[in-house]
Amino acid sequence: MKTFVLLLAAMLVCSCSSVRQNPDLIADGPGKALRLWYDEPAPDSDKGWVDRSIPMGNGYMGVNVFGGTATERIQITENSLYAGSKYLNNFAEVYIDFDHTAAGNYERELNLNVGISRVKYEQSGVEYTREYFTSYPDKVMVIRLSASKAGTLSFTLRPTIPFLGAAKSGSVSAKDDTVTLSGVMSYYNIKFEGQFKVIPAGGKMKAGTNGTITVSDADRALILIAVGTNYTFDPQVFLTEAPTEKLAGLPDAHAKVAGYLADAAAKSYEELLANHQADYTGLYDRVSLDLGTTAPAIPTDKLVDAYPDGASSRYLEELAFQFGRYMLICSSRAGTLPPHLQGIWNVDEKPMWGSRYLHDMNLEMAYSPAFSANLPELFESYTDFFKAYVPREQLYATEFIKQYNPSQLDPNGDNGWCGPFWLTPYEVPRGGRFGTGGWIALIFWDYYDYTRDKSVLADTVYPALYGQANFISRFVQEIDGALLAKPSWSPEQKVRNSIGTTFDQQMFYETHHNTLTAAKILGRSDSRLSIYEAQLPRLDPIHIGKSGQIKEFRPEEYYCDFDDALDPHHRHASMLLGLYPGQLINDKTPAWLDAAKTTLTLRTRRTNIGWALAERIAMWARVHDGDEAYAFYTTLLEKNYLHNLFNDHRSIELFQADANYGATAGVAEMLLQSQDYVVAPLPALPAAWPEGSYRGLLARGNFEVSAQWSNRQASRLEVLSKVGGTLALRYPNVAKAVIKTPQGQKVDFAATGSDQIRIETAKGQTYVVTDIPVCIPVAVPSNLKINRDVKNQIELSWTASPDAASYNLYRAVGNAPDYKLIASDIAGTNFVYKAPDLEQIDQMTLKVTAVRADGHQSDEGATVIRLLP
Ligand code: FUC
Repeated sequence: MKTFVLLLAAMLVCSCSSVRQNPDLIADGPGKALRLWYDEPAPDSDKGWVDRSIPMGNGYMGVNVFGGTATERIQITENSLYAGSKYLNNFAEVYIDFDHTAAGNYERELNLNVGISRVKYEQSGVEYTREYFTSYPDKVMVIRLSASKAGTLSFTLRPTIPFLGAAKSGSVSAKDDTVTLSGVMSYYNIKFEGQFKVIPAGGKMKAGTNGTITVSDADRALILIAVGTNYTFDPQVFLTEAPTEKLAGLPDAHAKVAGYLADAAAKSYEELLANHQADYTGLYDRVSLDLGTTAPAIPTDKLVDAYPDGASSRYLEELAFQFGRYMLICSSRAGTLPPHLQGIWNVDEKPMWGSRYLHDMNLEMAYSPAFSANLPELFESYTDFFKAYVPREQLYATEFIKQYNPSQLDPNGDNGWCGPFWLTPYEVPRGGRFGTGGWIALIFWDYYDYTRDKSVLADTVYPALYGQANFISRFVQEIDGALLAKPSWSPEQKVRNSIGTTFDQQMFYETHHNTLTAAKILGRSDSRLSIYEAQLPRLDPIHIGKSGQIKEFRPEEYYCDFDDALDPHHRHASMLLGLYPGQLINDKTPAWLDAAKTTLTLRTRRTNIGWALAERIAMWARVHDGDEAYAFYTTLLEKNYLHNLFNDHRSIELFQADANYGATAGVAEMLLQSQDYVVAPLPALPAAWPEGSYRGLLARGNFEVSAQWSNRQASRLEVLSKVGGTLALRYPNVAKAVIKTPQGQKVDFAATGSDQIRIETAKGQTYVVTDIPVCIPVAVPSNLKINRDVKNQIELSWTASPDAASYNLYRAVGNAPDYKLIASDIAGTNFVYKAPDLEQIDQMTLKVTAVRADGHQSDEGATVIRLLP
């Protein structure tokens, strides 16, 4: 307890001192205490696990703590423990019997600032305290049990193996100060072991014959927990067919687990805590978000129940944002398996979808906040895993090229790698969902683009991109003048065996594009790269339909019209992946951006799936609609977040971690974007967040960005250039702002109009933007209509913008990404557009914008699709 208080005090001193050093800068660190807390334990049941237990983790293990007083329950997950071919299994149920049946003044918490959970209560006049943390550097869970009165701490530690049976054998034994739990999962011959060491101060300790350790009348005690299996990242695991041979020859878990425990036991509690703190806060503290709230007096379950209208609802929004970062820190650490559908938490014998790695959305969403929310090194967990499974995917790539496009087969078997649909730590089935490889390649590219680490690019990113581009370049077939995927699919739609779906084509396009950019940076050239270059313009990724939508399937005309099996409200919005997380649809492709917005509107709000709500936050943010993005965040928190903030996949208390990660990523997109090499702070701020600040979000180019705003207008922006390079910064009127270093030196910049500047940055330098003149947006005209369409003449009318002195008319023909200006200075709200080519154009988008007397144009316009009559 004392250490805990000291620790918090140390943190406060630390954050105050950094503020003092730079009095002008937006406050460092997480600033305020963000914690989940409750005034009673989680019920000891499945419902208690999913809804109220506190999740912890260090990559090596996921842990759910219940906080009981008569008996504490600590449930442990180890991500390589597979029962059968498809199901992750619960590793251990650990009980600590205290027999405290009359506890009062109870409180338990998870403090996100420090990554520590705590239980505190009084029983028979003694205050009992427990602290829990899961340490990545020391690879153990540490539990410290304290009592306010010497000699009053007594308990029995009782680890157990759940779901023993045909698939799982094992036993628990205790000797001296250590309980060992070990056994075998028969299907893959997985040998597992857990060790639990008890270090009491004072009192007596006794090992029981039934695998328990009892401590009586101690002053305090430590429990250290290490777990493991003989699983190792090794291509052999995926290449070997026979399940029981996959782990053959790999070292046993015993020595490893015993080593973790011995190393940890050689350190003091203070040392273990300091290691954990340095590691955890080194990641967590990089980002803070303040929506102007203070910590509420009500416990977190009540906070969740009161949302969205509770007095502290904004606090829950901050908490949920940081909770996604916390969960990624717990579940994705270098050298350990990446987060699966349930992250690193599972209580079941057979969890839903086997806790697998699904690659048509879920896995990608797990990594969605890694870069923008400034945790890039957490992606190393996946890159290690990828290197182990990719040799298997290379074999599939060759099989698929042989099957679908044999003329392109490389005689030496170098056909790149094919994207998985789903996999487990042991199996990559033959997938045949081709766009998923490009989706993975997109994350690899962002890993470089956000960090600009050239050795990462050369060693990890480029080989992954190049191999995926290699596969794509051989797989695509020339059809109607384009290079298309055949067969092709759009995630989870019931229409199968299509050709050139937007999902596949967009992912292919992004891969080729990024591979070529990477090759240029590294100075690489070869004949295969020349092929990618020639193919790129023929990948034809975007088609605009007659509803003004981005088509999902090529035969589609009006939105979702071509096959009754299509669900117009489908949770997947795969035709928009080029908008988010891709960059194909961006501010330099305004016609596509408008089509993306139309598509998002047509996809409607009618989904109750957590991850789909989370994805829509980011997608709406990318089309700059902060209020709509926020509406999805609100719905997610209100309908899907359980009392422990676990995301409930679809309102049946089925936990899936994807939306927890995705919500964080979505909020980050509302606060900062950086696609197409332009850093844009506050691009989609909702009316619900009029005041606030954030610190430390990451933009592509490795710029750390902080912002402060009031009345939804930035009062201060800061950009720390971590690796130097050109910074393109966009914010309304930024070119008219004061831009200085924190030391007060004026900064040179070049302006493009009033809203964008360019600074040649120096590595390590911070750039501070203040005194940004308010730019009041020009109200958008609406309701653009075609009243008459006769030979080469279109009569248009629209509803006025109150701000307009005049209007501009634009057109985008067919699938064009951009608009061309047709007429400017239009007075009034109707116009007759005459042009000699109108009878030759099957489809175009017309758009009217408002221009104010000061020359400012509305950001958006009213659009209408004109089809040849
Ligand atoms: C994909 C999604 C589902 C679910 C499943 C685990 O199939 O479409 O909604 O998340 O993965």
